[in-house]
Amino acid sequence: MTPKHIVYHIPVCPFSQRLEVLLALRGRRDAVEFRVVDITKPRDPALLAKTRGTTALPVLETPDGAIIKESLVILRYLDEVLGAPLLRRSDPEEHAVESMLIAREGPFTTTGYLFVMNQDPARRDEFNGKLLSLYRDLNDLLLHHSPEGPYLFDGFGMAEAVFAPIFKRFWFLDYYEGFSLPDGPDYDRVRAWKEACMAHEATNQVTEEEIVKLYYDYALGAGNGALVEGRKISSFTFEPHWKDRPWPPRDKYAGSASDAELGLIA
Ligand SMILES: N[C@@H](CCC(=O)N[C@@H](CS)C(=O)NCC(=O)O)C(=O)O
Repeated sequence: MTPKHIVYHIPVCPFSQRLEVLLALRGRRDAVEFRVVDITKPRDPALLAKTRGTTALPVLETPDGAIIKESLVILRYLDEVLGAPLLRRSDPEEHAVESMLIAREGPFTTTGYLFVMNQDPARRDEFNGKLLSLYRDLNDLLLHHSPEGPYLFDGFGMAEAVFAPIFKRFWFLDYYEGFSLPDGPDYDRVRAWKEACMAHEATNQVTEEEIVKLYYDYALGAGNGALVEGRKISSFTFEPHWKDRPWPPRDKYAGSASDAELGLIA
């Protein structure tokens, strides 16, 4: 059998979902073998040796054994490896425009994660305001380059594959922070884009229920499989399955529900 590209990943990770979206769009899910890493357990030394000590996932291993890190780099690499029709825009100027939109992904993602992980109720307005300002920047760029929409260009492309998984993770802000985009022209264009990204069938790898349940510990300030004080099991655990657990309490500032209340005890 020909050796495949291997992606080491955490199944519900948004950065890894970008790659799944690309493969779904191409109908090439078989082009990559996904190997699941459980972040609630110590990392396999063999994988740590391959990544030369870094733990962030996804990581791609080529059939030649080369290691590629960073989801945006892997996304672009796989797009080229899979060949035409490329997801990225082939016209240089259009590619520059989509790259400008993609360049806004980092601060946007970081702000949403800091917001959900914030434990100080006095800082909620600050995070909410910062996230809204980043939404307004996206709105402005989209209005300028694609006033009619809903996508940046004529269809779901690379910028959409980058942002859709993050928009879906931000279900955790709707649930735990009551976040919503205000009405009005400052947000209408980005709202239409966000809705189109999230509704696309190639982005259906995760559901709101899954995100809300798995990311409960993030909402209590414990990311990446870390344990919340007083708890023994991470909300990121694979067993019991999230479908068999109740929805967690919305009030993240009231302290943690117990492992039993969260349905985490098998
Ligand atoms: N900038 C990186 C971020 C990757 C990242 O933060 N992945 C998280 C999972 S969603 C992770 O691997 N966390 C575990 C760790 O960093 O040890 C990318 O885009 O690939």
